[in-house]
Amino acid sequence: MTDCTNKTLFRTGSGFSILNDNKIVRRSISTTGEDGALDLCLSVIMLWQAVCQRNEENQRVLLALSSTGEQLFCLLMSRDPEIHRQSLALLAIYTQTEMGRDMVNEYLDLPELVQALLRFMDFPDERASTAIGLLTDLAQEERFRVQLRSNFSTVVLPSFTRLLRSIELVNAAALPQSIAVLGNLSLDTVMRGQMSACELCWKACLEAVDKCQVHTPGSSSRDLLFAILGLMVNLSLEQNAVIQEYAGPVTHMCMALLNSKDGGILTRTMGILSHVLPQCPIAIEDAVTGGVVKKILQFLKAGGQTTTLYSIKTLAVCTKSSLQAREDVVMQDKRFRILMKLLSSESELIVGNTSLCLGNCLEVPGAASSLLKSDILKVLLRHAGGDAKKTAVQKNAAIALGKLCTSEPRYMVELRQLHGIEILNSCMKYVD
Ligand SMILES: *[C@@H]1O[C@H](CO)[C@@H](O)[C@H](O)[C@H]1NC(C)=O
Ligand SMILES: *[C@@H]1O[C@H](CO)[C@@H](O)[C@H](O)[C@H]1NC(C)=O
Ligand SMILES: *[C@@H]1O[C@H](CO)[C@@H](O)[C@H](O)[C@H]1NC(C)=O
Ligand SMILES: *[C@@H]1O[C@H](CO)[C@@H](O)[C@H](O)[C@H]1NC(C)=O
Ligand SMILES: CC(=O)N[C@H]1CO[C@H](CO)[C@@H](O)[C@@H]1O
Repeated sequence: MTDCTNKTLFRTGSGFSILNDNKIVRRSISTTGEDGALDLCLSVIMLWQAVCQRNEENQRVLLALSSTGEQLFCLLMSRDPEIHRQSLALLAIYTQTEMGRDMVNEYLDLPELVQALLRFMDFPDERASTAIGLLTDLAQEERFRVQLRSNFSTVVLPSFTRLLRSIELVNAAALPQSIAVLGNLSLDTVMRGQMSACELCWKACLEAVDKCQVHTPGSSSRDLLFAILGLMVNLSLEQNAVIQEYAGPVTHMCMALLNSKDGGILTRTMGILSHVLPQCPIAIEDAVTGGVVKKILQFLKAGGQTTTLYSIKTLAVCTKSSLQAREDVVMQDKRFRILMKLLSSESELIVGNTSLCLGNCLEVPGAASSLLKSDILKVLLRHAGGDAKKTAVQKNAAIALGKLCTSEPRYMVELRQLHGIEILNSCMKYVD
């Protein structure tokens, strides 16, 4: 069965059904060789591999047989490691190509398949990473994700949360990748909504992060931590009551992680904070009391683009609702040097959020006067006056200007000289 002609002959000569109609063959598969015919069972799987390798027509005929799906699950659930390996290898023939993945989506019960593959996480050897590799391939397909939706919260999600809750018992090497699969599934908004609204899922993430920090420091627990945080960044994009309920413990977790020296961990931690804090005022107070402003200012000085985005958004949220946060900024960012620099960022999101922060902080008595020698007014006026494509930037710059002039009358004079009133008037339409 190494050449194409012979594979075709196998199919056209009814090879699949001849095998399938044979009682002894069928029994060896359904008992997964425990009827004393282990060799036969293995031989059949390997024959399937041989005829399906690089032959999509044969792949289709095999999966389309009504008995194959059940037989495959039977084999995956068997007790024999070699049967596991060969069955996974057979599946891998399918998941390697788009056409093969389409067939899996069409003919197999996907929730059951995910469950069966995740079960391999309980084994300490390479079966775990092989199985997760298959899931990774499958999860790339949108069609797979869409089809998984209906049974996701009842069948699939519990299998993943079980993994998260017992990270010390399952295959550590394959764990980060299994969480990445969950991350892939969370690209589907329906499943992301279900994950995000699942209390057990949040609880499991918190527990797992806790264990990563306490147990076995090292690269494998770092990778796992990184994967879980990535998942949490995306789950916290949703807004729901469960997130509000868990905002306290999640914020607490983040505050501890902000002491990390790992840039990737810090970025994702800030991402979670930037999503969770807007949903929970009490958590904001906790974060501010815990010194979040000082950390943010450090990141704003040295961080990359993504960290800066998350950080400035978090700062905007904190300074909006917390007096203490505003005072912390005024005290620690002398003459707003850090924030002023961000006002010339290329990113409108950063400029918009920075204007928000500035506007909030200018409410602190004396803060506006500290900027008298700077060109803050010109910079804000330029943003308000329409360099920006996004109206949020203009609006926030206008608000910051308003606060500037209200708290320090000397700016009014400058504003008039620069025809600022006219500019402000023209962008007032953006301010509700
Ligand atoms: C194809 O099958 C024939 C027997 O039908 C065999 O003699 C031949 O070696 C096979 N070809 C390959 C490349 O295996
Ligand atoms: C998936 O859900 C459907 C109904 O939506 C149900 O009939 C089926 O049994 C479920 N599958 C599993 C594996 O629970
Ligand atoms: C989070 O979701 C975005 C798209 O919404 C995706 O690009 C990103 O890779 C996801 N990150 C993780 C870690 O899942
Ligand atoms: C602040 O940043 C977030 C993303 O980081 C963005 O969604 C939001 O629109 C920004 N706000 C303003 C006013 O630019
Ligand atoms: C969003 C997400 O987690 N995507 C991941 C999907 O799987 C691939 C392959 O493992 C990863 O590289 C992506 O990061």
